[in-house]
Amino acid sequence: DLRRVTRALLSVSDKTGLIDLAAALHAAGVELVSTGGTRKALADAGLPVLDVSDLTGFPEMMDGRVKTLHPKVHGGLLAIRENPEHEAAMLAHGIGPIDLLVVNLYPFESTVAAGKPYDDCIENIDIGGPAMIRAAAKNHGDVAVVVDADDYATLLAELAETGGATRLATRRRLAAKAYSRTAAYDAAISNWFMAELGETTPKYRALGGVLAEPMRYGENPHQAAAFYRTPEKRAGVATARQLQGKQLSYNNINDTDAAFECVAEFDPARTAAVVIVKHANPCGVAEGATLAEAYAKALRCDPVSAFGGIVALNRRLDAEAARAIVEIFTEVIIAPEADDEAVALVAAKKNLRLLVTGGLPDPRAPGLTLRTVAGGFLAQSRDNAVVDDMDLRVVTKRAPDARELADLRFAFRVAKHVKSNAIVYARDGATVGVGAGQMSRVDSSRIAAWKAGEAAREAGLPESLAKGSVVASDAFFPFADGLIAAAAAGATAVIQPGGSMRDADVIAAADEAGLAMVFTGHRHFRH
Ligand code: 93A
Repeated sequence: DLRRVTRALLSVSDKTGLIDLAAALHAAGVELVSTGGTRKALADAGLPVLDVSDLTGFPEMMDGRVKTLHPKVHGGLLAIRENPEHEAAMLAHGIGPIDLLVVNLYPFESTVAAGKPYDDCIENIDIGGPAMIRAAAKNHGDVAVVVDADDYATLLAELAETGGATRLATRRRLAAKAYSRTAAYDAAISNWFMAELGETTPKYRALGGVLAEPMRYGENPHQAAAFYRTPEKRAGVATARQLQGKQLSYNNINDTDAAFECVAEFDPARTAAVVIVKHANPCGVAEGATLAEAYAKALRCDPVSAFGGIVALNRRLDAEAARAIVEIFTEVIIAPEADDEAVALVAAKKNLRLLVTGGLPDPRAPGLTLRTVAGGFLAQSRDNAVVDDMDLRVVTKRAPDARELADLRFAFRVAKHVKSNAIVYARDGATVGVGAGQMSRVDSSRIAAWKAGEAAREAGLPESLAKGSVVASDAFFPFADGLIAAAAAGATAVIQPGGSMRDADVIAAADEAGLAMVFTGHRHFRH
């Protein structure tokens, strides 16, 4: 299964490690062939190298769009070495074998990431590179293909060990990696293109991302993990700048995303807002005149859970807020920006990560969410429904007053970001009890009410924080029981999608309890 390497074609945009590799290949007696820029780099380093044009008899043309797309190249990559017909064809057409292909592609992903204009992105779609990679990978029985500079050292070690040949097992591994690369490359192009067109349907979307960083472990220490970035232009954890602290873990990234997406629901021009997340659920959300005030209100909701949590802010982190946040153990702070003084305050906590995103994502923006199932995955457009855009319909005898209405909107905004079944009690622009992720809605109601009582106890208050609150439900109450539990806990108003077969019973129970209730017509399941 050994294949001697006599000729290599090198064509790389990223020239990292190129000269060392080529010098070692040359020293091993391998003939080098290259495209324009790569050839020049090698020649400048004093290495003998043929130009692809010498092989093809054609010049590079059309701004380099056509340089390696030629039977002399593709025949050399695709010919099966011990196949008489293929050998005859090579002989007849003067095609020499290419035993090693080293290619990395036009930097499409980084061109997009740098926000370059449309035409630049198009020009950075590599055609010849992927064609050669796919050809060489198909013919891995005879040809080795290297698409990643990380593999140069292993390749050279193998050539040294075998006296100038590659092993089948290695060629297979390299081929598999090569197809991963071209698949990810085309997915990046397709995703960028769809986004340019404002295409929001998940149908026909090529899914894929670019490996951003391998992680130490996944959700648990025995799980391997990696973080991939998509070309979606969205302020958030994937595009944030980390100012300090150790590497984010898998769970950190997941929780930070949940926190920042939730806080982005609050327009910073209208109010300061803070979200504290634990285990992907908000355990405290609040608005305030300042971030510090909002943080204090958010923390009061569930100070026990907030320990070791993620804190997201919708405005520039200031010193006053930073001082309050660093008082308890916090894993991550994420904000659009941060004052120098706030950065200095956070720096005192070595392990605390501070991320700045440069802005807030638009909660109404289209996008894609994915989840895996055994043997497949589900794709859907993101939940970009916003309560401010919904037609709120009063269904009870009593209509909510202005204060209740403001809190109802607040609570429904938060409920969108709580795992179902979600029940959120809120009062004066702050959550006071959150019931998340229960299998029955009435259990979530009970838990949220119980937590509102606990929060009052923690704060040394005589009365449950649910007294005089409002309550939001992410989906309709199927029975009156959950609603009755909310009224018993002290809620005075309810917001929910409506649409249950028993809506009439639920409305009657609300009227009976003197509650004001509005229907949104929109459900916010989040599982
Ligand atoms: O424009 S291309 O799609 N047309 C080609 O025929 C072709 N052949 C190689 N791009 C092509 N390449 C790419 O050129 C390689 O994938 C590599 O990224 C780059 C190397 O060009 P240079 O050696 O001139 O720097």
